[in-house]
Amino acid sequence: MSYVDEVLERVIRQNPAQPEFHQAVKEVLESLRPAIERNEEAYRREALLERLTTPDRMIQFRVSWVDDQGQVQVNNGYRVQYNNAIGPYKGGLRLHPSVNQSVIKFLGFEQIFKNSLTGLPIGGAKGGADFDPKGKSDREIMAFCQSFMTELYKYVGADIDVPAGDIGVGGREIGYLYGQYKRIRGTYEGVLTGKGLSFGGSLARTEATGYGLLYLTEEMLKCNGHALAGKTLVVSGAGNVAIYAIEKAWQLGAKPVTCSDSTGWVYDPEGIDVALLKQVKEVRRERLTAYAQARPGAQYHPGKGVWSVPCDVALPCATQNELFLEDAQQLVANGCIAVAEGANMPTTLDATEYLQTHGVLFCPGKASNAGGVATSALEMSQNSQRLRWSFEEVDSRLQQIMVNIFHNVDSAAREYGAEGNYVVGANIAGFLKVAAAMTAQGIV
Ligand code: NDP
Ligand code: 2IT
Repeated sequence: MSYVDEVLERVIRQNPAQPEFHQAVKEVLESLRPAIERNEEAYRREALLERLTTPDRMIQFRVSWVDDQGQVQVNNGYRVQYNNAIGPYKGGLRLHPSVNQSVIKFLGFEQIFKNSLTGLPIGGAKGGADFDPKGKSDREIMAFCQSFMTELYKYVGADIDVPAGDIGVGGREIGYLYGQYKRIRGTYEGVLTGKGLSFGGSLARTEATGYGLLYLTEEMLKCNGHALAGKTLVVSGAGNVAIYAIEKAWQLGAKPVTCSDSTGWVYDPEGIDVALLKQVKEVRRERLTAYAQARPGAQYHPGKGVWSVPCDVALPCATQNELFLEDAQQLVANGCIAVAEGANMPTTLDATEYLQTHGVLFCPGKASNAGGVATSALEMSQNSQRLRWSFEEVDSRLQQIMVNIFHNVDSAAREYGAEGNYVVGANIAGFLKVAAAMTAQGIV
């Protein structure tokens, strides 16, 4: 049996009933085959893939907090510190009822390769809790965040592990988490990124994931003989990534016509009104029905459906496994030329394969959504320097990083005989740097 197959089997056996984690490991290991084969004996001897797929540690803890009725609530909190071969652990925190060990481990594993692709010194981690922020008061959010950090502070630090936002964690939550860390430790350090601009946050971090997604998409289209300007885009999600993807799409001359949340989706033939979307989602924290009510030409549909709208480019920006085989078939039938993932693992493995074999340019999230964590690393640099860079400076670095990522991914794919397969390119390019660092640092 090949080394890759052996390790895949082992991961599935050792981590039963963790389907998202299996899916992420399968995608990565399958596409690493050509790189592993070139060096199989050495990798096998040093158990490199076993070490890479086994987290350094998986921390789970209880989070007790009191709701507005005086009732005590209990959630499960997690932090997976996956790999710190190339830098301190780095990755977001997700607050969503679907969070469990499988979800946290898939995200942490993906983060290793994403962070490596940024070209910056950051290792892979992820965390969160099965807490549902929907409908909670600010006081309840603060109570939860303070309790969460009262446990998490033991494991994090500016040179150890630096969390940030993800689903359900934005500026408000990072503020409460930061306040509690500072109160417990008594140090003012860059322990979190995505901080408010008045206490060490970086300009352009809020916009970074969505903007970066569009910078990379534009480069991918350009290198394949297409222009982004003039294209119709369908976007899923209506959170941090989707909003700023939509904003940058307009700025680059494209027309985004959809967005979605967990209850429904909007098709706006005139193009999504980003100012209204921000008002509804960032300020009023309402459902998309409020967008449709305020915008007479827009159509609101309950349930799923953005992939049925004819488009040139599709950008899944909500969550994992939201673009299935039948969606991929519909996109192809409607003439879609490119899919770039803003979310982490939004496309199922069979849908990805269908898109790739039907000539659709496909960029995996670990490359196309890396702009968020890359800008987090720029926030860490600014905190260490005790300096603050302008919006333009951060944004231009972000743009350069995304263009470089695309070219590194593209060349790795060519070098390993898989021209145009950006899944193979991203996984191999991300892997080689981490593998070299692990080998150089000995068996740890
Ligand atoms: P937000 O919480 O800001 O927004 C998430 C959006 O997706 C919301 O519109 C939400 O709808 C929708 N959504 C979430 N879960 C589901 C679900 N199970 N079914 C349907 N819709 C859902 O999160 P982000 O925008 O930050 O994150 C979106 C994706 O991007 C995630 O996969 C995240 O891991 C990834 N990502 C985020 C980065 C960042 O910097 N924030 C960086 C790189 C990747 P509703 O409000 O109704 O729940
Ligand atoms: O998935 C991701 O890359 C993020 N949620 C951002 C992580 C970060 O540390 O900025």
